[in-house]
Amino acid sequence: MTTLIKGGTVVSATGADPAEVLIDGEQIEAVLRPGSDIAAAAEQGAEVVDATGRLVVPGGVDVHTHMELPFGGTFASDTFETGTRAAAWGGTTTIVDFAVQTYGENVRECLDAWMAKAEGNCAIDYGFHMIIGGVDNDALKEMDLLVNEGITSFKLFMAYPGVMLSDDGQILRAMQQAAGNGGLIMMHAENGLAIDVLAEQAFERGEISPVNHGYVRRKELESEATHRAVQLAKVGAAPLYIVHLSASEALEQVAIARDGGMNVFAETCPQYLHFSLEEHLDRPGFEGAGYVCSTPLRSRAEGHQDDLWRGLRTNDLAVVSTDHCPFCMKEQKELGLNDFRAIPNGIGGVEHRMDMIYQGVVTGEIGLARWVELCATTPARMMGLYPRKGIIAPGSDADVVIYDPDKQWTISVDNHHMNMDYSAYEGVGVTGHVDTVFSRGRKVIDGGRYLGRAGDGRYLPRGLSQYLM
Ligand code: DUC
Ligand code: ZN
Ligand code: ZN
Repeated sequence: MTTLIKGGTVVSATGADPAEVLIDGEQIEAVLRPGSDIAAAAEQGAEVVDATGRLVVPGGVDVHTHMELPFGGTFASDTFETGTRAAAWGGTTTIVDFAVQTYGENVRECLDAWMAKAEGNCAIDYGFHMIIGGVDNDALKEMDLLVNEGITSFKLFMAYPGVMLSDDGQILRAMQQAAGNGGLIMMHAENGLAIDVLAEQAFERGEISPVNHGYVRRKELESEATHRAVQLAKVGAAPLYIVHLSASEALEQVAIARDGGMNVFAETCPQYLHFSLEEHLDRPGFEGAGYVCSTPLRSRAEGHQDDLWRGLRTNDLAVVSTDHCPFCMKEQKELGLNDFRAIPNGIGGVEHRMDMIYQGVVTGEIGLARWVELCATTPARMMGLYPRKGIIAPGSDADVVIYDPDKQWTISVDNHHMNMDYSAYEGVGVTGHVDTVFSRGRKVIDGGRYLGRAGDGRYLPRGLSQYLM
């Protein structure tokens, strides 16, 4: 069964050109010059999809999601089924989710439990990182085995004392292990011990509303942790990937490390580029709870958002992921009605990443090729999935999005597909729209219809980060 996508502009990390894309089964067979004899021949017997006036881009690769994550006495509200379906609606065809091990738990058993949650339920392809919440001898040994099995990245936390936090000694040991086995250390870089002191003091003063989450998770505590993580990575001779970076000062630490020649990488997320502490986290009443995530949204007056866009241009920020971690207002965010510390941390956004970063193309912050690079190509390379994912090229999986660059629409809880009772993006006007999505050659979204199936998504064992080779 072959499909020919013709009439569109194919975008890659290096540019955009008119081209025709021939899909054979699950893979890209060829990228053809329009009007060529080969293109004319390919049309015979193929299903022809007209992409005139559209962009044809690689399916999005979101390397930071949390389906069904246990957090703060509840669970992230998207299952692997609902979350991957929503991802497909938004033009994302691969996710890398986080399996979780906490102190005293067996890494292998935790991973198996996570695999079982996903298996048979995903609409798109998926892989895993492993969160090591309890670095001990067993966990360190297990890291070596996991790298050989395709779990090639490990998240550590400098925040959440008593729950997830690794102390500096544990971090160093995990980094040394990664230096030996080729794995990539991903870091939640916030000084959680200091944050918890400030949070308790704020609560005791009666400062209980959601915005206090942003006040106590100070930018200095993100930059201090980022700096410390970089220094530990230098000592441990390990590569480092900072997750969900939101503060200018943390970005500066990444830039210094990179300018010094270190293998330090960072991602940010659409919420940090488009939202702010003043406009979103500080909304009246309890509305700000919908914007509680960690790291927190930062002040627009201080210019963090502009600095993050600049970081995306300079490559000090190499990846945009979502940190999709959805909670409903009712019965979930509401757990923190009288204490901001009890609001589950997370924003759902797996469906909106391609659109929200495309807004940077519309406003001139980034170019078309950089959009694809940030949302598909680099995440695939960073996490050892390239060229199977992240590019439209012969032999790659036929994960392809046909994108209308001009359509205008408005995001709402009434038109999104994530399992949430609110949208953090409610009322946000968007230019650009995902029209058609192919996942390994199968149409999963077409003209406003979902054609995918739970279970069609396959598990992806990953190679080592291709930025380390
Ligand atoms: N860190 C994450 O990466 N996701 C959800 C919450 C958190 O602190
Ligand atoms: Zn985190
Ligand atoms: Zn996360």
